[in-house]
Amino acid sequence: MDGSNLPEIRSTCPYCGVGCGVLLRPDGAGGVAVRGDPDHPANRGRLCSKGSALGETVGLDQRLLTPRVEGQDTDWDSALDLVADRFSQTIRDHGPDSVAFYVSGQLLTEDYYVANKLMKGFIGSANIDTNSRLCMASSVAGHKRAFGTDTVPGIYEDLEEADLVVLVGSNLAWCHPVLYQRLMAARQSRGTKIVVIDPRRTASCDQADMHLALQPGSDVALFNRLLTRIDGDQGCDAEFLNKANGLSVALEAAAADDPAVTGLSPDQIEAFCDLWIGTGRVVTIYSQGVNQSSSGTDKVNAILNCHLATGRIGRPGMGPFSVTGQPNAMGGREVGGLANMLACHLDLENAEHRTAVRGFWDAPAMPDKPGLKAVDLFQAIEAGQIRALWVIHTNPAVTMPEADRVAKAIKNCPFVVVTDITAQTDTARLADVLLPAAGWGEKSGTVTNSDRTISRQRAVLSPPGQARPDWQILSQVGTRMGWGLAFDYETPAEIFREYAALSGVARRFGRDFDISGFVDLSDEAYAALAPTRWPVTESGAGDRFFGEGAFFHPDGKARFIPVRHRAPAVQPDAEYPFVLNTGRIRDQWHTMTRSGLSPRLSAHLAEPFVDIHPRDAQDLGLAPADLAELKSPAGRGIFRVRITEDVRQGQLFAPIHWTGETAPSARVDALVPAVTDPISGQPESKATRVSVARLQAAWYGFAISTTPLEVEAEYWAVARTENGYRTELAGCSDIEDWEQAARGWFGVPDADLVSTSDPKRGTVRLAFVKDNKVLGALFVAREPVAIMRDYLSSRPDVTPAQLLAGRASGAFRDPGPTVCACFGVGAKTILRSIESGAVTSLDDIGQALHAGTNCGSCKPELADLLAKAEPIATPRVAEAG
Ligand SMILES: Nc1nc2c(c(=O)[nH]1)N[C@H]1C(S)=C(S)[C@@H](COP(=O)(O)OP(=O)(O)OC[C@H]3O[C@@H](n4cnc5c(=O)[nH]c(N)nc54)[C@H](O)[C@@H]3O)O[C@H]1N2
Ligand SMILES: Nc1nc2c(c(=O)[nH]1)N[C@H]1C(S)=C(S)[C@@H](COP(=O)(O)OP(=O)(O)OC[C@H]3O[C@@H](n4cnc5c(=O)[nH]c(N)nc54)[C@H](O)[C@@H]3O)O[C@H]1N2
Ligand code: SF4
Ligand SMILES: [Mo]
Repeated sequence: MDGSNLPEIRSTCPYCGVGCGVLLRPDGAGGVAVRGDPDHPANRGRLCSKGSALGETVGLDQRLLTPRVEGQDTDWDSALDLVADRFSQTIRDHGPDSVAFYVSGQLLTEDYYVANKLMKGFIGSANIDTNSRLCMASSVAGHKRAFGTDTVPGIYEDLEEADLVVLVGSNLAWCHPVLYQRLMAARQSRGTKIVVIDPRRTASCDQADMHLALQPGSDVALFNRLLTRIDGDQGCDAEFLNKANGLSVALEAAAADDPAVTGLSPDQIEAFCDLWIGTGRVVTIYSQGVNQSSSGTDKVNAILNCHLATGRIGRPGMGPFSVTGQPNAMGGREVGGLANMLACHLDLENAEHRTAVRGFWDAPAMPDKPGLKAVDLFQAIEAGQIRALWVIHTNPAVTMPEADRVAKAIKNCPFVVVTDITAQTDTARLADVLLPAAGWGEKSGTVTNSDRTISRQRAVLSPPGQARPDWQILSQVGTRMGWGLAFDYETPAEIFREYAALSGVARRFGRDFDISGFVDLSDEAYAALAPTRWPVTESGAGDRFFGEGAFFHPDGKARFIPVRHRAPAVQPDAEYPFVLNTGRIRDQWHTMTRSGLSPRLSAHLAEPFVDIHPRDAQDLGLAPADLAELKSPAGRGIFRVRITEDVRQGQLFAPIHWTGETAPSARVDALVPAVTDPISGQPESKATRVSVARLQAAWYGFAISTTPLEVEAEYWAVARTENGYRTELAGCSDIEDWEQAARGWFGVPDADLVSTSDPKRGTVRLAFVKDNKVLGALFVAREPVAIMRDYLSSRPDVTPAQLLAGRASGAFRDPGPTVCACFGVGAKTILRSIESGAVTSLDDIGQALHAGTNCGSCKPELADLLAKAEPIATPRVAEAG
């Protein structure tokens, strides 16, 4: 069938919480073309690099296609019977709290609803927690303390209507790229001021008027100073203060903090306060630099206090704005995904709420106390209290703190079920039962983005193999456990209607989350549902919250929360003198099971790295491209060294994305301790004490191959290329017979060998050839291998001799590492253009090289290259003196 004739179908991007609309055109052969939906209110046609590359991630490579029990393929009935039997048996023998679900903010609302109904209403335990505990829990707790419910007051338009946008612990340019583009467009037209508050310099600082590189974990002290200044400058909104309680106690606490702990100069702090107080329309966006902290909830309230004091909330261009990470992080909160919540923002600890939900579900059981939060949950598994675990749509063996310990706990748990789309993940490898899920593009449901807009994800491909949608798998287990009537769902629309009806019940308790306007939504209307912001009642759809007060505490008022600075729970010491910060890179999504399939996305940063300040590097004897070994009390890791002033002395930054599948010795969460915020239970993922030392590698290697290597070495990291794989390697002991080792790694016992080596310099270069085709090549040296990696990775057609030269011949010019993923434009190409004087602006680069003209995600990096490089033709101005 000619795919171009198939109609485009509207859906939503499965990555970040911006929730961009996409138009999908299946090609009739399992592929799909993707473009931004011009009519979706979140993105109006825009997409970032990850959204644009979605088409490269829907293939069958790596997919789990059949249920598996103890590594053997089986049929659905056997697998589902086994899951239901083992869960039922465990509950009979050890009670409902001996089982647990660990789920995900990437589940669709319908999946999430069924999982919660099954655990909380029917199994009768609240031991269901989600990876949102690692992500949004502090924001949820902070909102509830201040507002009485978990409400995000603002909407995306506020970013465009603000005169000042403050990014606190948010690298918006890389993590919410389309929102960042909207902000950049607004800045062009109205001159929006931007302040970034982040210990490290990020791509989001590129266009910032002010970057406050505060000490890790000192945000509370900074916002307490701001609150004190607001009060001192008569900046409080007297009328709005009638709508909130507790200012004087909060002020007292604020005044007791010393802003010097931020490490910022008094001038910097006062300039920030002046700007904030002097600008009416302020939006404060915050993300994981705030939430993932042992004082995360207090950080959230320190920010909310300032917005409440000034009445800058729920009005155009004003408000605190917690941006959500995962596509349905918000939906999961609404549906009661966390262990201490019920659906529709009802509270598990409230007896009336419990009775109402139980009655609505006609449920046989209902826990009366919160379940275990993620970190405690895995510790209970370790302690043998939880004996059956079901992990759905998340990869905790990689992303939980103390990941090695978590992996071991999962391995030792008597019964583990994992539902995933990927056959081999660090967590899937530990499962007794693996259930194949239908992935994005293959299943239908709804998600809620950061500004409360509910959008449809729609199936455009049929699920491959035996894969089934998550809601269906959960319902089938519920049915087999004996609750057929409650789980006899035929379609996601049916689940959605039930959920909407439950929100009508919640409304009776005066809850904010109300989508009861959807109770009678027909299947057709659900199929056609346009993006809609909640609340959705008979009288229409929603806008901002709290502009007129009307908070959700019993007295209708907001609460100021007195908060005091607390340094990160674990401080560096003589043995572990550095603070390791962790986070995301532009083109990868979490554990890379999907984004890592795209060669384009893998070309941006192809290897795990650690950023270190030049002076620290010098002290440690680290050179660029060395490998560094990091150790913490919890574990160790090896990372490629990047020397940069983006991080401050004593601080390091490493990305979270690499796994046992892609770089086994570079899993950052193996190092991170299981320290949590006492209120939210969210782990402190951004301040781990570590030691650093140069890895004493005996050899370094770089390989390209058509199939993945099976390597044994201290360090390896693999990435996709257009033609196969590229692998970085290093080992600490000498290898005698390189040919033998390499034949094993490449799996080519009888391919022809072409090789050159220089024993004196310790270099070995070999290529394996079969039927005139290069199957793979390996470059080994005693120092980090210096060759044209991007050239080699992109050139399958060269002869072995050319290949082994490791250098481009003739007219080919090395593009360097990819900056623009959409058009595959490399840093060296761009630098050459700048140096030749041919381009002097972002627009020029766009015209000459196309870079930055599609999704725009690379614009901050292009600007950085422009700022750093100079046209060589221009004589450099001599430095003064
Ligand atoms: N490309 C990409 N985008 C994503 C994701 C992805 O995997 N890849 N994941 C999505 C998800 S689930 C999430 S939760 C979001 C996360 O989005 P962000 O929170 O923006 O991303 P992070 O890189 O985790 O961390 C943000 C910043 O917090 C800073 N930080 C560390 N400690 C402190 C501190 O004490 N105070 C302050 N003020 N800042 C600090 C870090 O230096 C970092 O730059 O991204 C979403 N978007
Ligand atoms: N040190 C440190 N650790 C962190 C963070 C940090 O900043 N620093 N960030 C934390 C945050 S904010 C988050 S959100 C987490 C994210 O961490 P995880 O949720 O553990 O990571 P993902 O890679 O998103 O895992 C999703 C899994 O779901 C699978 N999958 C994809 N589609 C489907 C589907 O339709 N159905 C099912 N059943 N499975 C599917 C994927 O193959 C993958 O295995 O990491 C947390 N960990
Ligand atoms: S900003 Fe990018 S990753 Fe996030 S939803 Fe939009 S296209 Fe997807
Ligand atoms: Mo997240």
